[in-house]
This record gives sequence, C-alpha cells and structure tokens, in this order.
Amino acid sequence: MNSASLEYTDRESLKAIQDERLINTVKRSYERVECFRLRMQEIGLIPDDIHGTEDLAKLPFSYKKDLRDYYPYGLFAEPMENVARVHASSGTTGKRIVVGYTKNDLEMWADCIARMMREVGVTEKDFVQVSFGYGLFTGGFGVHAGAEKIGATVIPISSGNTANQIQTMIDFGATVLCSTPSYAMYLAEEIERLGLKDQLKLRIGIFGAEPWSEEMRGKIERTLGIKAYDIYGLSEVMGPGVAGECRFQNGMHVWEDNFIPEIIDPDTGDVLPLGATGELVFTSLTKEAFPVIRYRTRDICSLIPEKCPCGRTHIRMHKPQGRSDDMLIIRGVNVFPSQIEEVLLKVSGKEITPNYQIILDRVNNTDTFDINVEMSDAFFADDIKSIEKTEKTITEGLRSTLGIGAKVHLVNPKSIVRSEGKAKRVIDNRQGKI
Ligand code: DLL
Repeated sequence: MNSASLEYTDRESLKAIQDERLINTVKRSYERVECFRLRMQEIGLIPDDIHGTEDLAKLPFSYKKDLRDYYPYGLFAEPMENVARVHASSGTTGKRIVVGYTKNDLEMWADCIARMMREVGVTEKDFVQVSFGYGLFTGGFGVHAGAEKIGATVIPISSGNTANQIQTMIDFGATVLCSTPSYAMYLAEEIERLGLKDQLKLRIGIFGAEPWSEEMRGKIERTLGIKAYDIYGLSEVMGPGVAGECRFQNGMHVWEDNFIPEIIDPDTGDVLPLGATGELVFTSLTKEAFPVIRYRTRDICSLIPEKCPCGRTHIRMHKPQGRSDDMLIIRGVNVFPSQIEEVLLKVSGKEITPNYQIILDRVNNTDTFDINVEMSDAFFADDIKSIEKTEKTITEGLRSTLGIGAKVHLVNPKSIVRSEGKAKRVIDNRQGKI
C-alpha cells in the first residue's frame, strides 16, 4: 500500500496496520533498548502481552528525562552505522537531548511533510523559502526534505538576517514561507513597514514550533496576503510533521499510520475520553533508530473526534496551548502565555502588535504580573492620548479570561526584542524570592 492511500484508509484497516506495527515496535524496543526493557520488566510485562492498540495503555510511559539519562545514543534501537543523521534539541531547561534517524526514518519524515504540503496546495511549481533554522534543530532540514520530495524548488535560507530574507523572498520569487509564526509576524511587519507587499509572490505559509493563536493567524494572513497553516511536531517524536493542518485549517491531522496519539491526565496518567483536554502522548509505529513508546510530550491539547471534511481518516489534534512546563502559576491561577496572546489580539485592533512580553516577579509574598505590549507605529504616531484607555481595555479582557489582574503597559514600537526562531515571551524573576 502506498503512503498516500493510507491517509484515507478506513479506520478498521488503519487499526490493523497500527496493530501490526505496534507489536513490532514493542518487540524491537524490548530486544534493543535497555531502558524500555527494564521498565517493562518492572511491571511484569513482556512483548507477547501486547496484541494491538487496545493494549497500548498497559505499556509504560517514557519521558524527556530518559533522553537525558541515556545521553547521547543510549535509547537508539539501531547500531550507529545504520543511523544516517542525528538532531538535538536544547529545550528551554536542562541538558540537551539527541535523536537519530535511519535512511527509512528520514524517508518517512519527508513523506509526512510532503503529505501536508501537497494538501495545502504546494506543488513542484512552488518556491519554498525555508526560514526555520537549519542545524541540530529539526525545523529546517525536516521541512526541506518534504518540500524536495514533492519537487518544489527549495530556498534553504534558514532563520535570521531579516533584510536579506525579504530581499531573497522578492528576488527568488518565494511562493511558500516556512518559519515559526512569531518570525513570520516579524517578517510581515517589516514587509508592511517597507511597503514591499506588492513585490511578493507568497501565497502559502506553513508555521509551527510554538503555540500561536487564531488571532495571530488572521493577522499574518492579512498582512502577507497568504493562507497560513499550522504544523506540529517535536524532536523526540521526529520533528515537524508529526501532525499538520489540511486546507480546512481546523485542527492538525496526526499521521496515525506512523504515530498513535493519546490524551492522558498528566497527574494520574489515566487515558482520557476522546475530546477531553490533557497531556498528549505519542507512540511511534515505524521509526527504526529511535522508537518512542508512550512518550509524554507535556503538550496540553485535545483530539478532535469528528470526521474531517477533507476525507482523511487520520484524527486531528487541536493546537497545543503550550507545554505544561510553560504553564505559569500566577497567584495560584494557571495561565498559558498563548491565552494572553489571544486576549491581546481579540480585545484590541490596530492599536497594538502581537509583540508582548510577560514579566513576573515576587514582592512581599505576592506575584507581580506585568505585560509589556508594543503599540503599532500608527497608534504611536496619531493617538498618544488613548494609551490609557487601551491599557484598560486589555486589562479588563485579561481579567475576564484569566480571572486575575495584570498590569498592562503599552510600550514603544519595536522596543521588544524580535525572535528569529521560537519567541521568548516570559521573563520570570520569581525564582528564590518570597
Ligand atoms: O519545534 C519541531 C518543529 C519544527 C515543529 C518546525 C513544527 C515546525 P522541538 O524544538 O523539539 O521541535 O519543540 C517541540 O514545540 O512539544 C510543542 O510544545 C511546541 N510546538 C511545536 N509545534 C507546535 C505547534 C520542534 N504547531 C515543542 N503549536 C512541542 C504549538 C508547537 N506548539
């Protein structure tokens, strides 16, 4: 069966494929990966106990910590001579982790990206500007291979050097842009400021690697005159393309012939009913070099049980709001930075830009919660008197959504540092203070 037809396979046949692949993955991992074997032995489980996806929940979880404990290659299931490439992720905290791919793994990865690109209308006639970072980060090389696979012309510019990015986009006739949404927004702002939109041929954007709101999507689409699609993934499971949106822009299809998603309660580890919000967990079905079994992503989201109008049978996931590690606890209330972005863009119009920074501190035993939001150039120039009014509107919007008050400060245009990769939205100075 070729991989394109697998996207539309009926659920029953898909389950049969998953069963066979799961049994094989468990067996291989048990034989070849010490960490997994020990964990199975601890709970008295052997590979023969796993007959199909209905037995998935019997299997032990795996964690980011395992990658650190077995750094660099201790979790690989293939000898290094079969490992064609490694990538690594520094993460926001702690020691970096290393992941590996065989030639077949790289092929499967390119295939996942190509599926999404084809679906959203990328063809061999397109010029795909890859503005994700190339290097140990999975973004650049991952998306690159998918675009090459469908025969598009790839512009492997990597991230950074914004003036050069824009010039290249114009001169080389880029029609597709791939980057983080925050970098796309930065590029869009610069293009608008320089009045260069008319010289662009862009029509499609593929953005991911960090949470972004529907409001942000709208803003990027309008500013660049494109359709923007969400792509999800994580290094531990593969990289970009574990899931991606179709043309309906309503949730990302998880490529279930390669990955099984589960949503669990992060505290108890119990599997939650379909549609509930919880922690996303992945099991890989075809990866050779670095199989993952019930890997705890820390990403909080839900799966979408309804069928997609595009006809694909593979389940969709909602945009993750953020990682549970990114969740802030402010005066006892749980807050995701992405919720703040949503409010900012919803309650205000052209007064502000989606550039913001959250600053947390602790004074006299109480958390302080400040948000700096950049004004737009136009608002800054025309309407300096309305600043207080806008600050008040945003503060009220945040209070009604989050349930706590923040001090909102409108700051000068371009005063918050731009990111060329994932944006740094939070400065938390509370560590060690009472
Ligand atoms: O960010 C892989 C990637 C590259 C995905 C390019 C998409 C595009 P890591 O650096 O390991 O890998 O970070 C993975 O980023 O667990 C999520 O928390 C977050 N993330 C990735 N894509 C999305 C998305 C890459 N579309 C972590 N929406 C994941 C929200 C995302 N969060």
